[in-house]
Amino acid sequence: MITIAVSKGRILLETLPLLARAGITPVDDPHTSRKLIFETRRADVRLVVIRAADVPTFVEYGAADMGVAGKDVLMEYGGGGLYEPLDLGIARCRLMLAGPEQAVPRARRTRVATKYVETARRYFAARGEQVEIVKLYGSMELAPLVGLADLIVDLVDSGNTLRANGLRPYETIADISSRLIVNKAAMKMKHEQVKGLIAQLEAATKTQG
Ligand code: PRT
Ligand code: MG
Repeated sequence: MITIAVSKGRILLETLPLLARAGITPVDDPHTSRKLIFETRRADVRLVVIRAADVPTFVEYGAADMGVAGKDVLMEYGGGGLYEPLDLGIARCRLMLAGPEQAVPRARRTRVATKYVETARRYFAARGEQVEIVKLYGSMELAPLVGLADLIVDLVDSGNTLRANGLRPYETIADISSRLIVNKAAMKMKHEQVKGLIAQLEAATKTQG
Protein backbone atom coordinates (compact mmCIF):
# COMPACT_ATOMS: atom_id res chain seq x y z
CA MET A 1 0.00 0.00 0.00
CA ILE A 2 1.22 3.50 -0.89
CA THR A 3 -0.18 6.44 1.11
CA ILE A 4 -0.11 9.86 -0.60
CA ALA A 5 -0.59 13.03 1.48
CA VAL A 6 -2.31 16.01 -0.14
CA SER A 7 -3.90 19.19 1.24
CA LYS A 8 -7.44 20.46 0.73
CA GLY A 9 -7.91 23.53 -1.44
CA ARG A 10 -5.98 24.47 -4.55
CA ILE A 11 -3.40 21.66 -4.26
CA LEU A 12 -6.10 18.98 -4.08
CA LEU A 13 -7.97 20.63 -6.98
CA GLU A 14 -4.91 20.57 -9.21
CA THR A 15 -3.47 17.24 -8.00
CA LEU A 16 -6.61 15.11 -8.51
CA PRO A 17 -6.51 15.40 -12.34
CA LEU A 18 -2.84 14.30 -12.31
CA LEU A 19 -3.59 11.35 -10.03
CA ALA A 20 -6.60 10.44 -12.21
CA ARG A 21 -4.25 10.04 -15.20
CA ALA A 22 -2.40 7.45 -13.12
CA GLY A 23 -5.70 5.68 -12.40
CA ILE A 24 -5.84 7.04 -8.85
CA THR A 25 -9.40 8.27 -8.23
CA PRO A 26 -10.75 8.59 -4.69
CA VAL A 27 -13.90 6.55 -4.02
CA ASP A 28 -15.43 9.41 -1.96
CA ASP A 29 -15.15 13.08 -2.95
CA PRO A 30 -12.36 14.62 -0.80
CA HIS A 31 -13.65 18.16 -1.46
CA THR A 32 -16.89 17.47 0.41
CA SER A 33 -16.28 14.40 2.59
CA ARG A 34 -15.19 14.80 6.21
CA LYS A 35 -13.05 11.69 5.96
CA LEU A 36 -9.28 12.08 6.36
CA ILE A 37 -8.30 8.81 4.65
CA PHE A 38 -9.55 8.10 1.11
CA GLU A 39 -9.48 4.75 -0.62
CA THR A 40 -8.97 5.00 -4.37
CA ARG A 41 -9.95 2.89 -7.38
CA ARG A 42 -6.45 1.48 -7.19
CA ALA A 43 -6.21 -1.09 -4.40
CA ASP A 44 -2.52 -0.23 -3.81
CA VAL A 45 -2.95 3.54 -3.28
CA ARG A 46 -4.78 5.63 -0.68
CA LEU A 47 -4.84 9.37 0.03
CA VAL A 48 -4.69 11.26 3.31
CA VAL A 49 -5.99 14.85 3.24
CA ILE A 50 -4.30 17.18 5.73
CA ARG A 51 -3.23 20.81 6.24
CA ALA A 52 -0.72 22.02 3.62
CA ALA A 53 2.00 22.81 6.18
CA ASP A 54 1.69 19.30 7.70
CA VAL A 55 2.42 17.40 4.45
CA PRO A 56 6.26 17.39 4.83
CA THR A 57 5.95 16.18 8.44
CA PHE A 58 3.69 13.24 7.51
CA VAL A 59 6.07 12.24 4.70
CA GLU A 60 9.31 12.68 6.64
CA TYR A 61 8.02 10.50 9.49
CA GLY A 62 6.68 7.86 7.09
CA ALA A 63 3.01 8.36 8.02
CA ALA A 64 2.64 8.92 4.27
CA ASP A 65 5.01 7.45 1.66
CA MET A 66 4.60 10.39 -0.72
CA GLY A 67 3.01 13.81 -0.71
CA VAL A 68 2.30 16.94 -2.70
CA ALA A 69 3.54 20.19 -1.15
CA GLY A 70 4.15 23.76 -2.31
CA LYS A 71 7.80 24.79 -2.66
CA ASP A 72 6.97 27.60 -0.18
CA VAL A 73 6.04 25.00 2.44
CA LEU A 74 9.15 22.91 1.66
CA MET A 75 11.51 25.91 1.88
CA GLU A 76 10.04 26.82 5.26
CA TYR A 77 10.13 23.19 6.50
CA GLY A 78 13.81 22.91 5.56
CA GLY A 79 16.08 19.99 6.38
CA GLY A 80 17.19 17.14 4.16
CA GLY A 81 14.72 14.54 5.39
CA LEU A 82 12.79 14.21 2.14
CA TYR A 83 13.30 13.37 -1.51
CA GLU A 84 11.82 15.87 -3.96
CA PRO A 85 11.90 13.95 -7.27
CA LEU A 86 9.34 15.84 -9.34
CA ASP A 87 8.09 19.38 -10.00
CA LEU A 88 4.37 18.90 -10.70
CA GLY A 89 4.09 22.39 -12.18
CA ILE A 90 0.77 23.08 -10.42
CA ALA A 91 -0.46 25.75 -7.95
CA ARG A 92 2.12 28.18 -9.32
CA CYS A 93 2.74 31.55 -7.71
CA ARG A 94 5.64 33.65 -6.40
CA LEU A 95 6.90 34.23 -2.88
CA MET A 96 7.42 37.98 -2.75
CA LEU A 97 8.52 40.86 -0.63
CA ALA A 98 5.74 43.45 -0.79
CA GLY A 99 4.80 46.70 0.84
CA PRO A 100 2.91 49.98 0.53
CA GLU A 101 2.44 51.58 -2.91
CA GLN A 102 4.29 54.58 -1.43
CA ALA A 103 7.21 53.39 0.72
CA VAL A 104 7.19 55.23 4.09
CA PRO A 105 10.54 56.42 5.51
CA ARG A 106 11.07 55.44 9.15
CA ALA A 107 13.75 55.71 11.85
CA ARG A 108 13.31 52.33 13.53
CA ARG A 109 14.28 48.89 12.30
CA THR A 110 12.06 47.56 9.47
CA ARG A 111 9.34 45.13 10.60
CA VAL A 112 8.29 42.32 8.25
CA ALA A 113 5.10 40.26 8.74
CA THR A 114 4.99 36.74 7.31
CA LYS A 115 4.06 33.14 7.92
CA TYR A 116 7.37 32.19 6.25
CA VAL A 117 9.62 33.16 9.16
CA GLU A 118 12.60 30.92 8.33
CA THR A 119 12.55 31.72 4.61
CA ALA A 120 12.30 35.46 5.32
CA ARG A 121 15.11 35.24 7.85
CA ARG A 122 17.39 33.57 5.28
CA TYR A 123 16.41 36.08 2.59
CA PHE A 124 17.27 39.16 4.68
CA ALA A 125 20.41 37.54 6.14
CA ALA A 126 21.70 36.88 2.60
CA ARG A 127 21.21 40.59 1.85
CA GLY A 128 22.90 41.62 5.08
CA GLU A 129 19.75 43.44 6.21
CA GLN A 130 18.69 43.47 9.83
CA VAL A 131 14.92 43.31 10.13
CA GLU A 132 12.43 42.33 12.80
CA ILE A 133 10.20 39.45 11.68
CA VAL A 134 6.64 39.17 12.99
CA LYS A 135 5.05 35.72 12.63
CA LEU A 136 1.45 35.66 11.37
CA TYR A 137 -0.73 32.73 10.30
CA GLY A 138 -2.70 34.52 7.57
CA SER A 139 -3.95 37.84 6.13
CA MET A 140 -0.39 39.20 5.97
CA GLU A 141 -1.69 41.98 3.67
CA LEU A 142 -3.44 43.59 6.65
CA ALA A 143 -0.24 44.12 8.66
CA PRO A 144 1.10 47.23 6.84
CA LEU A 145 -2.37 48.80 6.80
CA VAL A 146 -2.68 48.80 10.58
CA GLY A 147 0.93 49.56 11.49
CA LEU A 148 1.81 46.03 12.59
CA ALA A 149 4.59 45.79 10.00
CA ASP A 150 6.25 47.85 7.25
CA LEU A 151 6.60 45.02 4.73
CA ILE A 152 5.25 41.52 4.15
CA VAL A 153 6.62 38.30 2.70
CA ASP A 154 3.71 36.41 1.11
CA LEU A 155 2.56 34.44 -1.91
CA VAL A 156 1.36 36.42 -4.90
CA ASP A 157 -0.50 35.02 -7.89
CA SER A 158 -2.50 37.62 -9.82
CA GLY A 159 -1.45 40.47 -7.50
CA ASN A 160 -5.12 41.35 -6.92
CA THR A 161 -4.93 40.87 -3.15
CA LEU A 162 -1.95 43.23 -2.91
CA ARG A 163 -3.60 45.85 -5.14
CA ALA A 164 -6.90 45.67 -3.25
CA ASN A 165 -4.98 46.62 -0.11
CA GLY A 166 -2.85 49.44 -1.53
CA LEU A 167 0.28 47.27 -1.64
CA ARG A 168 2.65 46.39 -4.47
CA PRO A 169 5.28 43.69 -5.06
CA TYR A 170 8.86 44.83 -4.39
CA GLU A 171 10.88 41.69 -5.19
CA THR A 172 10.49 38.00 -6.01
CA ILE A 173 12.06 35.75 -3.39
CA ALA A 174 11.21 32.45 -5.12
CA ASP A 175 9.10 31.03 -7.93
CA ILE A 176 6.70 28.51 -6.39
CA SER A 177 5.04 25.35 -7.70
CA SER A 178 3.96 22.11 -6.05
CA ARG A 179 6.45 19.26 -5.72
CA LEU A 180 6.10 15.53 -5.27
CA ILE A 181 7.95 14.52 -2.10
CA VAL A 182 8.89 10.99 -1.05
CA ASN A 183 9.83 9.42 2.28
CA LYS A 184 13.44 8.23 2.21
CA ALA A 185 12.79 4.76 3.65
CA ALA A 186 9.81 4.22 1.31
CA MET A 187 12.04 5.07 -1.64
CA LYS A 188 14.20 2.06 -0.67
CA MET A 189 11.69 -0.36 0.86
CA LYS A 190 8.88 0.20 -1.69
CA HIS A 191 11.19 1.02 -4.57
CA GLU A 192 9.20 -0.59 -7.42
CA GLN A 193 5.86 0.92 -6.38
CA VAL A 194 7.30 4.37 -5.66
CA LYS A 195 9.37 4.51 -8.87
CA GLY A 196 6.30 3.40 -10.85
CA LEU A 197 4.15 6.15 -9.35
CA ILE A 198 6.79 8.83 -9.93
CA ALA A 199 7.01 7.79 -13.59
CA GLN A 200 3.22 7.81 -13.99
CA LEU A 201 2.90 11.25 -12.39
CA GLU A 202 5.76 12.59 -14.47
CA ALA A 203 3.97 11.37 -17.62
CA ALA A 204 0.73 12.95 -16.31
CA THR A 205 2.36 16.38 -15.89
CA LYS A 206 3.59 16.21 -19.50
CA THR A 207 0.15 15.54 -20.99
CA GLN A 208 -1.45 18.56 -19.27
CA GLY A 209 -3.38 21.33 -20.98
O1 PRT B 1 -5.65 27.23 4.05
P1 PRT B 1 -4.75 26.51 5.02
O2 PRT B 1 -4.36 27.35 6.18
O3 PRT B 1 -5.21 25.12 5.35
O4 PRT B 1 -3.37 26.22 4.27
P2 PRT B 1 -2.76 27.07 3.09
O5 PRT B 1 -3.26 28.48 3.11
O6 PRT B 1 -1.28 26.87 3.13
O7 PRT B 1 -3.38 26.28 1.86
P3 PRT B 1 -3.82 26.86 0.45
O8 PRT B 1 -4.68 25.80 -0.15
O9 PRT B 1 -4.35 28.24 0.58
O10 PRT B 1 -2.42 26.95 -0.32
C1 PRT B 1 -1.71 25.79 -0.57
C2 PRT B 1 -0.56 26.09 -1.50
O11 PRT B 1 -1.03 26.63 -2.74
C3 PRT B 1 0.46 27.10 -1.03
O12 PRT B 1 1.34 26.54 -0.08
C4 PRT B 1 1.15 27.48 -2.34
O13 PRT B 1 2.18 26.55 -2.63
C5 PRT B 1 0.01 27.32 -3.37
N1 PRT B 1 -0.50 28.62 -3.88
C6 PRT B 1 -0.48 28.99 -5.19
C7 PRT B 1 -1.05 29.62 -3.18
C8 PRT B 1 -1.36 30.65 -4.10
N2 PRT B 1 -1.01 30.22 -5.34
C9 PRT B 1 -1.96 31.89 -3.63
N3 PRT B 1 -2.22 32.81 -4.42
N4 PRT B 1 -1.35 29.78 -1.86
C10 PRT B 1 -1.92 30.92 -1.44
N5 PRT B 1 -2.24 31.99 -2.26
C11 PRT B 1 -2.87 33.19 -1.60
C12 PRT B 1 -1.83 34.18 -1.09
O14 PRT B 1 -1.38 33.81 0.20
C13 PRT B 1 -2.59 35.51 -1.07
O15 PRT B 1 -3.36 35.66 0.10
O16 PRT B 1 -3.67 33.93 -2.49
C14 PRT B 1 -3.52 35.33 -2.25
C15 PRT B 1 -2.85 36.02 -3.41
O17 PRT B 1 -3.48 35.71 -4.61
P4 PRT B 1 -3.59 36.86 -5.73
O18 PRT B 1 -4.10 36.13 -6.94
O19 PRT B 1 -4.58 37.85 -5.20
O20 PRT B 1 -2.23 37.45 -5.92
MG1 MG C 1 -5.24 29.18 2.74
